[in-house]
Amino acid sequence: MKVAVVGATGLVGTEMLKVLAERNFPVTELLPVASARSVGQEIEFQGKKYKVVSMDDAIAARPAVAIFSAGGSISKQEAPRFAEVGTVVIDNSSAWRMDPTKKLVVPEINARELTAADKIIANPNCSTIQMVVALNELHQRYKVQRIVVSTYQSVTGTGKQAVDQLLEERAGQTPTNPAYPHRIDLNVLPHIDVFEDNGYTKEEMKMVNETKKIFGDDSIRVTATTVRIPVMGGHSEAVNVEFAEEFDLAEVRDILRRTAGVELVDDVKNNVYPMPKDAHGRDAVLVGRLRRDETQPRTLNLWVVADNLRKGAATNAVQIAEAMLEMGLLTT
Ligand code: 11C
Repeated sequence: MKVAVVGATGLVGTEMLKVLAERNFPVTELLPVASARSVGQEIEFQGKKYKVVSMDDAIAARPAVAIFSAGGSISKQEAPRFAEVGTVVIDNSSAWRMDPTKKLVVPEINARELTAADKIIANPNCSTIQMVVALNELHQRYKVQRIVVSTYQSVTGTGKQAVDQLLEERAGQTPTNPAYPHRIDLNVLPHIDVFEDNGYTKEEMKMVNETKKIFGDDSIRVTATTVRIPVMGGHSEAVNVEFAEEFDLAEVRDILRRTAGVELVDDVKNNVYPMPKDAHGRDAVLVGRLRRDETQPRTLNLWVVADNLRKGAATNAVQIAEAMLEMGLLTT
């Protein structure tokens, strides 16, 4: 199967290639696409060297699937061109997520809704993915009514420029091309993406709107504070969730133990709880610190950690491709 990876040289693109290889996705020909200055550069994939190609050349090759991670404006412009030649686009940007004609997919939750008519499929934001994976089965059982979430997000979510800023600051240097308006090392920024007119950031509103769309329930109320911290392994989230139905903590644990994509890491007596260093390089969403919110009924506190470049981006996108392949929706 011909597979294009658009944005192949970025942090997420590099992870996409790793995940495609690890999961043995049946790639017969890889079409790595990157900016004009990278065209011709070689990329190694499954022991074979591939030259970076231009967008036009990749479209002309009519791949079965194109996985995009090149930013919203490139997706807006180029995804429809791939779709026109019959390629299924799985897009990791925010360009199509809230478009009512496009599906926003987390395979454990809603891949079964995909049909042959879906040519551009949106991959949700990393901070949304890990939260909804953690809550999915609990939502089926107790019905989520309201979520209050605070995030602690890795600099890898911003990209290489931010990783360089952190490393340069940590080495005592002045960053050459800082990604953030403030120092990030030894600091915390309550600011991810741009501020909107309501005072929330775009990242916060993604968590609000994408959660409702993925669960297919506009009545779920979500409020978020998203925060950047000087960490590289993954995103962490403190989630306070109010359910419609009363729950039992032992049953919550059982449900989480059998929730697809979740690993329960919760043994506080032995100081065991999810941490980004343990999520890094893995696909599981780690869930722990389970406890009842004692200030109001039917409300649970939990701590959710995942590698934002993997389940939060590359792995989720490749899982969508795998689900479509299994459902006969990718044609070679
Ligand atoms: C961050 N969540 O950590 C962002 C990165 O809409 O796909 C991913 C942005 C997106 O900064």
